[in-house]
Amino acid sequence: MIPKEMLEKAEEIALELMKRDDFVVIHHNDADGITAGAIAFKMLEREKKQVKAKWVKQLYKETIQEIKGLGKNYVFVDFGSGQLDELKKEFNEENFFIFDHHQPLKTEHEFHFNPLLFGVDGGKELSGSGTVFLIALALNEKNVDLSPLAIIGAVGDMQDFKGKLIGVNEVILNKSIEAGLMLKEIDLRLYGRITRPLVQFLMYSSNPILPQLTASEEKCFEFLKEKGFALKKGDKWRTYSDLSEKEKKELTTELIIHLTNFGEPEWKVKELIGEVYTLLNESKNLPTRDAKEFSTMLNACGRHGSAEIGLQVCLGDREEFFDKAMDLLAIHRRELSEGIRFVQEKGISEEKEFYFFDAEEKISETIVGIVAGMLYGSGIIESNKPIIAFARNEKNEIKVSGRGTMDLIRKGLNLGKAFKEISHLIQGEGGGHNIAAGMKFPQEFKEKFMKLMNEKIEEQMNLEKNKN
Ligand SMILES: [Mn+2]
Repeated sequence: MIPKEMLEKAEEIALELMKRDDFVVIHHNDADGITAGAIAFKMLEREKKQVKAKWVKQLYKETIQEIKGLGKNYVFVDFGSGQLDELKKEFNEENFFIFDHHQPLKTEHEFHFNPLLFGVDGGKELSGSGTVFLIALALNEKNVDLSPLAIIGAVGDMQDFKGKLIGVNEVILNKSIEAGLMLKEIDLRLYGRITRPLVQFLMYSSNPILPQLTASEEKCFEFLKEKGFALKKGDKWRTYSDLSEKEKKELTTELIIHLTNFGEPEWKVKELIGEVYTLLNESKNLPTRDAKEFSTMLNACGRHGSAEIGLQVCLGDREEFFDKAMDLLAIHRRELSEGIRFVQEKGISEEKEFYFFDAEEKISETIVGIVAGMLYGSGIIESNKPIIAFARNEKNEIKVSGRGTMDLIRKGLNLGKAFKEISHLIQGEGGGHNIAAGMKFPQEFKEKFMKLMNEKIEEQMNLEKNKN
């Protein structure tokens, strides 16, 4: 259900957009930001408006200076709600729009469109790209063909974490299915069903973690061999989508048995199965065929400072820019496997309340968090404590990524909150989600960080213990 007031506001904003020209779309560099940017760009271009797109990593004071003067009307997508005060200072009130799903400031602004202003949960029920899509649809019903981008964005922001899309996301998905653009199936939810060879398909599973299989190429290889799956057809590695229906069922069953044998609780086993989304107009064996793989490709572009390449792919390029995006995806995958190997060789250290490792210069700061999350399945660490990874950024500050498990969240862990609170004490900046978060701080505070982190996690877990 979409609240009526929300649809009315979308109509109102669409009318306002129609009156104007010379637009600049400013978007974030992750999958949701890129798809949001693409939808905004396309909908304006279709109305014969002059439009440019620009991505920024974050909407800071510095970046606002870069943006000013690029055009006449500014459209901020997938961010802006939290920077509304700053934007009001820097831009003419009449000349900027915000289409975002992050926590808004209390400040009023006429051209501010955010699900949270209408009682729709921007964390679970609508992504940034979905928010822009509602405007696009109000502008012209033909824009329904942009709906797959809204689904890719939602999946990129992990709004399908319960195994399906809900709320306004689901409404958009249904529109997309009705229009014959997407297919929804209940299937194994591991990443890479279209393009990953079977061994890598299991090995890179981090949601759920497959005990002993995640992060171990060797074990995945043995597992599949033992269960009788042919890994190759001719000299080509088979992917999950290459399997027959019967084999798919068998593999699913084997994985369920595997998880159960390791004593995994039922809710975790259930995470294995859920909705997967196929883009029907895309070629069968390309990452753009699957919403999750498409979003990873966009994230790979963003993480390598090339969100504009991802934007072109979203706008339909399947040649020059698409090839570049494929290269970046391959680099991303290589970095991931090298990162895991590096940590496996180097080993993990342990504090009272958390595990940690130093990525040195070996793992780029953009993927160190993903590597950290995958270690849970590797057998290197147990799931009784969160894991913290250290890296250094280009300013030689310490960059920290933290990952936890759903179990730990239930026990009270909130990494985003911990990082935010600690950052104030060590001249840092940080925050994020309860299960995955990041922060950065000056080198000299490393020891202090270790101490504070131990205290903070202990405090969070105790608080929950005492409640029960
Ligand atoms: Mn977003």
